[in-house]
Amino acid sequence: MATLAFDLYGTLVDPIGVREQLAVALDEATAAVVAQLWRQRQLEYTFRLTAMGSYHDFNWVTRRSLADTVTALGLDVALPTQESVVAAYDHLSPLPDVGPGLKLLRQSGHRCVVLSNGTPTMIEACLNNSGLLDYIDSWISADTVRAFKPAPQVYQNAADIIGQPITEIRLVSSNPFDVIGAKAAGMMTAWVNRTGAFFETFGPAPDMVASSFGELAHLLISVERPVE
Ligand code: 2OP
Repeated sequence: MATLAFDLYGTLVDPIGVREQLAVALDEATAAVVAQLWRQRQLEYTFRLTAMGSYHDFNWVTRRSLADTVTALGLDVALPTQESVVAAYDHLSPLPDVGPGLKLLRQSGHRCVVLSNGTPTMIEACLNNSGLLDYIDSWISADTVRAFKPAPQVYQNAADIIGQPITEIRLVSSNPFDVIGAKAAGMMTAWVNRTGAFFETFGPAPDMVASSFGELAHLLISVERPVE
């Protein structure tokens, strides 16, 4: 019955994996720090743009947040290197537990879609290159509503496109801001917490918590009837 809507970056694929491309221009330790700070600034820019009622697509935000991160740190990363690092976003590796977990969910009849801030082009490239496209029925980009998660219209638009009441869709994410936003919009939620992180206290708790996609699959199969 419930359709599963999966977050992409940080849930299905690892955005911190770009540190390998960054290590072309920086030492390993600096590359790892820049990858983390870049991800934080990228998300901060999405929150700020949406709060301002402004919009640039996620490709623009990803490239601009990288440029600002290296400038803010006083690092010299040539533009062609920055371009190759941003291009790595289309080739992020799937987290190791994702393929087996999605395979189990598909075999049990669950409908699996992706709901991401990424542009349609970014989402398609990432799913194709990561080999996850085989497990995904369709994907929905926040670009459709020109606003980013956790804006409620992102989740409502997904329900409208999926064609089910929002209360019958379960958002699956490793990002607490996304889980809290989806819950506030009316979705059911599952938080995949692989690192033992704490869940922020300002929003409703997730409906389900799993430490891996394997555990998530077993929990969902035990509580969800597959799509009729
Ligand atoms: C997403 O994939 C950015 O992780 C967030 O929508």
